[in-house]
Amino acid sequence: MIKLGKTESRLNEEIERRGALFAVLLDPDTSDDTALLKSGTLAAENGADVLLVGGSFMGNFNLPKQVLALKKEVSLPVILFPGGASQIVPGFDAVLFTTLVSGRNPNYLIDEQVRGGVLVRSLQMEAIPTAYQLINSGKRTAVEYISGTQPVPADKPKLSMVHSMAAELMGMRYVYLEAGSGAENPVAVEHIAYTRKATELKIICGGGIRTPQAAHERVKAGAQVIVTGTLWETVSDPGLLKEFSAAIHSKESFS
Ligand code: 1GP
Repeated sequence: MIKLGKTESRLNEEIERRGALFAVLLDPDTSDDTALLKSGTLAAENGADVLLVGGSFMGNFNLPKQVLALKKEVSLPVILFPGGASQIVPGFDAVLFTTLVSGRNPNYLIDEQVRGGVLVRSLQMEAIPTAYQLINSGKRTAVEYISGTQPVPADKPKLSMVHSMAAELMGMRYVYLEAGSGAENPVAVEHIAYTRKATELKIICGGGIRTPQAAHERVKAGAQVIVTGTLWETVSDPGLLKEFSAAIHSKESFS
């Protein structure tokens, strides 16, 4: 099993201390040269704990330069969340090394990992072994289309649970329960609760989370990292960022 790196240890310590973490996903596909820096800094100043960077295509050759600029301004971990091996570029604190375990497409079960693993090793990048599960969220999502996989049905939380159990046995340490970027509905809380009960995996949950209340409910169910992305493409409200942060960090009921 690969050793726990600096960034993963830091995440684990913060989860231990705070209960759950607020992650903001920055999409380099929709960002101009300074947008990544601006939105990352705004999130860091208003309660985010982690910055993730990832998008469907990432056709952005300036990304390593932009990440370097962002890392000079913020002290939060900046983690790459790639959609495929070609998106692995230098400059990040770590990469979520994901395997799309809910699907049955060998490209996303092993092929991208073989290609990406070579890059991760040659960049000496920290990898966080992460099971990625796509959960049905209403309408068809880009990740479903691009990956050519079927999501886990929304009303079958035991199915995502058994995939989490298998992932844990295979040595993965995090699981990302994903409704898909801009999903109609977030992941149903039962999926989170079942994985929480059956495994020790750290649970990341994202996709379609648009309100602090929805974030809080998923923390209550057992999620330890809440990811929001699409929302911040149209809203840049420090007040709302702070509300999300409070909802995610609040151990008590939230209103
Ligand atoms: C997508 O889970 C992330 O991979 C975030 O989803 O963009 O819907 O917040 P949203």
